[in-house]
Amino acid sequence: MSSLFDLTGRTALITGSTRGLGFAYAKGLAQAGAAVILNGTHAQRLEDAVAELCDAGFTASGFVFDVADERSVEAMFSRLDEQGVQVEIVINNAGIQHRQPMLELALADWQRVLDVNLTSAFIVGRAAARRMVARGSGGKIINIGSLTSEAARATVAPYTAAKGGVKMLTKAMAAEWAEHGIQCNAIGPGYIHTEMNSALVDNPEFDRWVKASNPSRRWGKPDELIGTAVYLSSAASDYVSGQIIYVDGGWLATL
Ligand code: GCO
Repeated sequence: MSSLFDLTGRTALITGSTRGLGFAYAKGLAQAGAAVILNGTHAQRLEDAVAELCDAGFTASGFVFDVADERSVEAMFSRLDEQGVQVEIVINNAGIQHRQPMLELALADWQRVLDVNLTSAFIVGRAAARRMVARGSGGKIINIGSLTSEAARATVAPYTAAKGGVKMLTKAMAAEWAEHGIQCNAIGPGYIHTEMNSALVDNPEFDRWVKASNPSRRWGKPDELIGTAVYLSSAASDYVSGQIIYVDGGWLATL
């Protein structure tokens, strides 16, 4: 049974993985045996994250590139091609948040959130899938959604629109790439205690709302996303495609 979840010999790219959920995904896939490629835009944070995994005995490397910039993504994949590195698993985790009422929201801020949180998944997923199809050996693409893939919270409109798009992009990828042996799925994290959410955790009113709104009555922990990430990255999910799995403490299942 454990071999179903074994990622030994696989190479995985996790975008936005120097901290938070992205680092948890990278650590989890490394623990399952994968060689992990981390990504970020901050060189020192990336170096520190790669060093932490290497010091723990895992196989890790890192690339600074802008996931929303097509040329930056293609340059990174070309470097991997030259090194003979074949990315078999992609977790499109990179994302930013911008909390502001739409009436005050600048178009540039809207566009940047859509670019980083949605278009990047298309750019990175397409680059990876082109190579997976050419190799004929299939692969795994995992996009990261959100509770806002299903329901909206006021003041995070671009994030909500992007995460709703991530859910449907995942289905579109499944529709086109399943025949090539590429399974495309998504993870929908609930409210997880991460740096991106630190302002929310530290806000007593928001903290009370999160705990009152999910039957687990608590924030999630980044490591609680690892099992689902390993499942969707492994042979255990070879006949699963186009799905989004919510890791939300039961939030979306309850009134
Ligand atoms: C917010 C939070 C959320 C969470 C998560 C919920 O401002 O509401 O950032 O977006 O991060 O996406 O599933």
